[in-house]
Amino acid sequence: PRQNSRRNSQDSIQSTAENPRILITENVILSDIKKAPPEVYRSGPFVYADVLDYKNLRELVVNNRITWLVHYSALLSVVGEANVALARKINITGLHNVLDLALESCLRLFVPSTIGAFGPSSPRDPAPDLCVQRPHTIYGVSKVHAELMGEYLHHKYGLDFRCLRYPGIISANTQPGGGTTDYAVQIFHDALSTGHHECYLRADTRLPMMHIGDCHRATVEFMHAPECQLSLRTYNIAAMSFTPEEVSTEIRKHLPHLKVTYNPDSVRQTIADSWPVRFDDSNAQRDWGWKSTYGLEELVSDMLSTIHDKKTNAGLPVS
Ligand code: VAH
Repeated sequence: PRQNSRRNSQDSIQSTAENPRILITENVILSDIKKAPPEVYRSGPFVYADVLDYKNLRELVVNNRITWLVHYSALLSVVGEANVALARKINITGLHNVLDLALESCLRLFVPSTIGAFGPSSPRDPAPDLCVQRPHTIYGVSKVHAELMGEYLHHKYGLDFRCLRYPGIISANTQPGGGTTDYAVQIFHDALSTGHHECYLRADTRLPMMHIGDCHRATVEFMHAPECQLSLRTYNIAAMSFTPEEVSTEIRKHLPHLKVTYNPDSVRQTIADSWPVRFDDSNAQRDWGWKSTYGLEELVSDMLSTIHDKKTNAGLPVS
C-alpha cells in the first residue's frame, strides 16, 4: 500500500461497518498483466505490471512510493505441471525480481505459500510449520524456494519478508485458476447452473480449505503484526478441511438435487494425495492471534448466496 505517513498507514486498515469480517484497505494499487473485471477498476487504482519486467516494476515502486509489495504472481499446481518452463520463469525468476526490488527499494514484502509446499514425505495430519518439505510439483518447489529465499534475506539483510501458507482458497468472485483445489469452487457454480458436478478427485480426498474473506483478513492482520511477535517468517494458516463428499452434502442442505459424479484424474489425484490433510496453525494463533471465522456451513451458505446474486444480476439462469 502507498502511504504518505505512519498515521495514514495505521488508518488505512479499517473494518467495514456492515461486515466486520471484511477488512478494507486504502492506498492500495492493484496490478496485473491482463485486464481485470470492471468492478476491480471501480475499487481503486489499477496498473499494468509484468513480474518478469524489472524496469516496469521499479518504475511503479518509485513513482508511487510503494512501501509494501504483496506478490501473488504464480502458476498454480496443475497449470505448472503442464508448463514447467513457464512456471519456473514466473514463480522463480519473477520472485527474484520481487526480492531484488524489495532490497533495492526497502520494501516490506508479503509472498503467499501454500499447502502445495509440502510433499508425500511431509507429516500430513496435521502438517506443522517446520518439517520435511519435498513437494512433487514445480509449484510446490518454487514456493519452498520462496520461503527459504525470503527467510535468508530477512536474516542476512533484515528484509521484512512475511509469508503465509494458504489452504485451497474458495472465492465466489474468481474463476478456478488451474489448481488442484479448483473443484471446491467449480462445484458451487455447477450446483447453481446444471445441478451436476463431475469431480476429478475421489470422494474421500480431504484437503485444507479457506474462505477468501478469512484469507484476506489473515493476510492484512499478519502484515500489521508487530515484528517482535513473529517467531517465524512463514506460517501455516488453517480454517477447515473437507472432502468432496462433505462439501456436496452441505450444499444439498440448500440444493437437494445436486448430483455429483466422481471421475478421478490421475494427475490431480496424485498431487492432492501428496498434500497435507490438515494444517497445524498453532504458531499463527499464538504469535499474532490468528483465528478463522468461516467454517464449512458458513462457506457454503456465503458461496451459494453470492454466486446466486451475481448470476441473477447478470440475467443468467440459476437452478
Ligand atoms: C492449487 N489452489 O490448487 C492452489 C493452491 C492450495 C493449493 O495453492 O494449486
